[in-house]
Amino acid sequence: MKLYHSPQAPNPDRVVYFLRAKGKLGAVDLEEVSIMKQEHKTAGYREVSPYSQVPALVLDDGTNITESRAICTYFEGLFPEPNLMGMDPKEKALIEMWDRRVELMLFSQFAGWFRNAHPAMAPLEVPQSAETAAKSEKAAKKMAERLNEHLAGHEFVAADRFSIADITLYITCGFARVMKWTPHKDLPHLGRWHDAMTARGFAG
Ligand SMILES: N[C@@H](CCC(=O)N[C@@H](CS)C(=O)NCC(=O)O)C(=O)O
Repeated sequence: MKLYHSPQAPNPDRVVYFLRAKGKLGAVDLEEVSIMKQEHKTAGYREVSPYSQVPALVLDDGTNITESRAICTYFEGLFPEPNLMGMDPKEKALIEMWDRRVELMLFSQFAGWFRNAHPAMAPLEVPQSAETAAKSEKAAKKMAERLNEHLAGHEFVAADRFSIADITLYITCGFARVMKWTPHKDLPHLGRWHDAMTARGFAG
């Protein structure tokens, strides 16, 4: 199977970090797609990913999976250890709840800010909107504060153990640097959690 990814792009990084946390990065062929060179928009890559996005996973039977969380779900089934998405119904629900909160309320809001405000995104986000950027920035910062409060009483994002929700939050903190925003440096509990995640080594 082959994983199409772009180093330093957050959605592909989510999958790469997930695989590394399982010790299985070597189990897939990796192929780089440069977003800045717009390689994801070529006709050849569109056959792999019809919406021209990375990551994309192509299985040996030709099946394409093109959503980062769905790719993680596939790898969770294929490589069950260590479990990163929940062992029982309660854990599965709690991990999914927090992972979706991080993805929808922090990551996606931050992406809206970045895509609408950063000059490098002008060719991809047409037209950029200062109003959308401002709204998204406000929403992302509010969610970072909420997560900081949550982490004041919890070692991990979800279910009191390391999970995909920690990986999703970690890649979002890295992504935030493109707007010179470092929530894990500004907010103390997020900072303590971030240091502990860095020490785990899944980011490479
Ligand atoms: N929902 C998709 C989103 C993938 C996505 O937006 N990937 C970005 C890179 S982080 C991309 O391909 N951007 C290219 C573009 O916007 O033209 C997933 O989670 O896999």
